[in-house]
Amino acid sequence: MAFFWDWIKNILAYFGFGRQAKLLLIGLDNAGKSTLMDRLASGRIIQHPPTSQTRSKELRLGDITFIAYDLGGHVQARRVWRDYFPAVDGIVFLVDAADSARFQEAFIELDSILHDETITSVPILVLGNKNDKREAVEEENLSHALGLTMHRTGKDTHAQLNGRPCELFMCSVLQQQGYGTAFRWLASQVKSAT
Ligand SMILES: Nc1nc2c(ncn2[C@@H]2O[C@H](COP(=O)(O)OP(=O)(O)OP(=O)(O)O)[C@@H](O)[C@H]2O)c(=O)[nH]1
Ligand SMILES: [Mg+2]
Repeated sequence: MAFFWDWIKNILAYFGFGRQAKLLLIGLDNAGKSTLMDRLASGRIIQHPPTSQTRSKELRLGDITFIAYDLGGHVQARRVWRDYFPAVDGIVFLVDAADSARFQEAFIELDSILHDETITSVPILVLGNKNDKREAVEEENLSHALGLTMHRTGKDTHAQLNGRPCELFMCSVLQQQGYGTAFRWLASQVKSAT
C-alpha cells in the first residue's frame, strides 16, 4: 500500500506545485470511470451504481492539489460534460475495450470532444480499459475503431508538441495495470502546457 501511495505521489508531483489541476473523467456508461476514480483516491475497488450525480475527489499531497471529476456516462448525463470544459487541464476518456458493439457510440462522443472549439489545446488521454477481459481488442484495433489514428501524438513524455496532445493507452483498472504510464504521460502534457 505504501508503495502504491508513493507511486501516485510521483505521478501527481508532475502536475507542479501549488496549482490545482482539473481533470475530467468521461466516457460512455459502464466504461469504468468511477472504478478508476476510487482506485486513484483510495486504491480500492468499489462497485457503484451508474453515476447520476457528478462526483469529484480532491487529493492533497503536500501543496499539490489534484481534482478529478467523475461524470456519468449514460446519454442524459453526457449533456453536462461540456459544462465542465472551461478551465479544464486534461481530459481522460475511458472506453471499454471489451465492448466492441459500442465502439461506434464511443467514436461519436470522442469525435465531438476532439472537435470542440472550447478545448482545442487540452490534452486528451484515451484509456482502453478492461484489457484483462478475453474479448478486449488490441490497441491498434481500438485506435482505428475510435478514429484516433490521425489524432495521436505519441507516447513520448518529453516531446514538444505544436497541436493538442492526444494518446491512447490500454489498461485494466481492475488489475491495476497500464494506467500509471498513461497518467504519467498526461501529467507531462499538462505540465508542459503551463
Ligand atoms: N473486467 C474489468 N471490469 C472493470 C474494469 N474497470 C471497471 N470494471 C467494471 O465495469 C463496471 C462499470 O464500472 P463503473 O466504474 O461503474 O463505470 P462508469 O464508467 O463509472 O459508468 P457510469 O457511471 O454509468 O458512467 C463495474 O462492474 C466495474 O467493476 C476493468 O479494468 N476490468
Ligand atoms: Mg460512474
